[in-house]
Amino acid sequence: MDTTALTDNHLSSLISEFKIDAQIASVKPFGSGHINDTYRITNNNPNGVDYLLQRVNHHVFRDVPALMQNLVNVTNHLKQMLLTIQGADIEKEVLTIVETKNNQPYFKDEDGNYWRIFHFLKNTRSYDQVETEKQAFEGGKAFGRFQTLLSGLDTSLVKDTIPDFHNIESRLSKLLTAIDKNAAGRLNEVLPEIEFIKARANKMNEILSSGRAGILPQRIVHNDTKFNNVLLDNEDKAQCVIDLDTVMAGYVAYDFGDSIRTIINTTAEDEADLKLIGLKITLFEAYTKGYLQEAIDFLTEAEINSLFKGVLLLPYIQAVRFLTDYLEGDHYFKIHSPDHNLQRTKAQLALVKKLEENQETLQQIILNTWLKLKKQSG
Ligand code: ADP
Ligand code: GN1
Ligand code: MG
Repeated sequence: MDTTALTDNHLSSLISEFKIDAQIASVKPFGSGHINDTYRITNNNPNGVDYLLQRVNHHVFRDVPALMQNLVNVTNHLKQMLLTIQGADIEKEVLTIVETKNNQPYFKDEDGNYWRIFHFLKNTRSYDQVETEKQAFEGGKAFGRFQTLLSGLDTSLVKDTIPDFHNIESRLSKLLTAIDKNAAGRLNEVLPEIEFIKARANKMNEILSSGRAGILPQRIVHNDTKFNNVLLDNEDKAQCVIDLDTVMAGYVAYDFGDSIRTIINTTAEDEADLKLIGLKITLFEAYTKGYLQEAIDFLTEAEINSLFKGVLLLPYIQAVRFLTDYLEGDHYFKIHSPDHNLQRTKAQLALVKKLEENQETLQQIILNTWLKLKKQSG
């Protein structure tokens, strides 16, 4: 995607397409996502609404109108569900989409770019890395509640925005194609990583095969639960799950595994010094507690047993995706240096290794937390 700076004029004319109620003070790049381009629109009136403008990456999301219809359906459903919960605040706890003056949830400009605007949720923040047990616990609660609230949504209202997103067979097959093509001429640099990935390919297929066998139910899940996709309030209480572009059918273990990938790691997902990569087990425990507390009523025993498989799968699949992008010449993820995707791959594989070494402890924590909650609920 073209990430050249947009002129103030261009931004103002885009914003004027939407039903905005603000005297705009500034429009500034915001956040650290790898896919969309995000700007904060600040209102001159400090008591008025601020907004969040995004250019949706249409190279990644091929059918933006369908994606935006998903977002409308999902946010409407979440708001309706929250209205039945005492004390819930639908303005703060669910994204609010701002329509265009033509009553559409997005605007397509003359260059073919798609734009959307949400209410900016003030006095919140997202963490690229989790610092405290409280944050981890609250994040677990937020994603557990999110899945619970969506468990009643009519699945026909949510289309696949990226087919086979967490399908490991399809991800590995794309990696093999990238290896064969060697388009960026980088194959020789990554032979140890390929070997590591190939050695684990069969084991990583377990969620998919249990799903196909009907052992694990498909549900509407978030599919991109890295920790900076939940906003916490000033007191670090969970407020709102964001980045809903990949909400679609999947397995709960995908969401659990992707959150844990970012929470449990002692470093960032792209840490260059692999020696620093370790596990924060207390944060894992706190997230598990928060998540299961909210989700226990709808999860099956097979799903509980699948959670640790997700913990191994998600950093692994992430490494497969980063490596594929590196071999293809960095077309997908935003990068900040030429070897960024390689560094990310190595860091994720180092994390997989650490998780494997601590498998028993982590599985035991999931089981104990579940048993304790089950006992409490009688
Ligand atoms: P990407 O797909 O690029 O990750 P996100 O939708 O996650 O885009 O947005 C990027 C960042 O912007 C988030 O990590 C978060 O910090 C911030 N953000 C997104 N939506 C909101 C919102 N409604 N209010 C406040 N901050 C937001
Ligand atoms: C992307 O959009 P963002 O930064 O929240 C990616 C996720 C990856 C993540 C890795 C649509 O998430 O799948 O797990 O980067 N989103 C998409 O950091 O591919
Ligand atoms: Mg994001």
